Amino acid sequence: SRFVNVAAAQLGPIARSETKKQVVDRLLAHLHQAKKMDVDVVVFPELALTTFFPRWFSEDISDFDCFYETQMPGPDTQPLFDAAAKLQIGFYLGYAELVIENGVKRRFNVSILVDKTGTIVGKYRKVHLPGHGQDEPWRAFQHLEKYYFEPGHEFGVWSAFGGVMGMALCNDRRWSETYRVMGLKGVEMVMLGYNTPVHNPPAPEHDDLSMFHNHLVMQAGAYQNGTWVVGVAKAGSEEGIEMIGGSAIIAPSGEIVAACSTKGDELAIARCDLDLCHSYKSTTFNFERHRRPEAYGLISSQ
Ligand code: CDT
Repeated sequence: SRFVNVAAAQLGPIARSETKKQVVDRLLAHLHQAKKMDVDVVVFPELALTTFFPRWFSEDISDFDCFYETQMPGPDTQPLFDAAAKLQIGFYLGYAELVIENGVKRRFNVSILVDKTGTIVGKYRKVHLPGHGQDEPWRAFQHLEKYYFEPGHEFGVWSAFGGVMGMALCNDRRWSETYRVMGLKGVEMVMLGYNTPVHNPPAPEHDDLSMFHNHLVMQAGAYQNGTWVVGVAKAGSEEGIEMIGGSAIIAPSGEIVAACSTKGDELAIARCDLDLCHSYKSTTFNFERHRRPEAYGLISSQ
């Protein structure tokens, strides 16, 4: 057996007025609490350092640069890395990244994986950006990820915590390709943070199903690829917008083995045996034996 003790570190709402220091203090509290329970790696939500700012439009995109990180670690986030090294605990963290490449400002919705020495072992740029790219003031609230971010271009996996770790972000979890690409790379644990409003302005008929769909996609992704999935919410009423909770740790069987029950800062913890993946990867989902890529021409080159 290869056990990894994992914490889904759900966050309650982050107010627009909250400083990054205040938020980092909340994340540090999670790290310390998790350490007491012998956790190896703590998974934080998407955009875990700020409020979900893509709900507001600003004509000048630079007005919102304060919500992005230009270095990681930076002055505000260094305490997380120091705590990781001191406590010997890893973490996954979602945040907004602002980089200057060839003199051009580029913005991405990213996650990083940090090991127990406080070293970044992987970075992922969100591929599936939901919502819209232009001001749509008719909505009760906006979802301007296509305005505030460029899409990333690949799903990676990284060797860490004794296994093969993958990363995704929020809307990625709704796409089977997300898990399958990582599955083909041998992923054993997919970590993903999310910010999901209960209300979907273009399709309000989905609202009552938001939690069902949340778990449906993550449980299916886990089972169909024989991998653990750790999905972590920023939940509760944030700036008047109700966000789902439902953070969950899902086994390769597709079963939820631990879950949060509030919409606030809460840890759900599970002892995950990475060797459990083998039971699925070597039988029902033995890709080598049973996949038929020649029949998937429209979506697959391999
Ligand atoms: N953050 C994020 O990706 N949220 C989306 C909301 C979709 S509604 C435009 C999600 O898939 O949960």
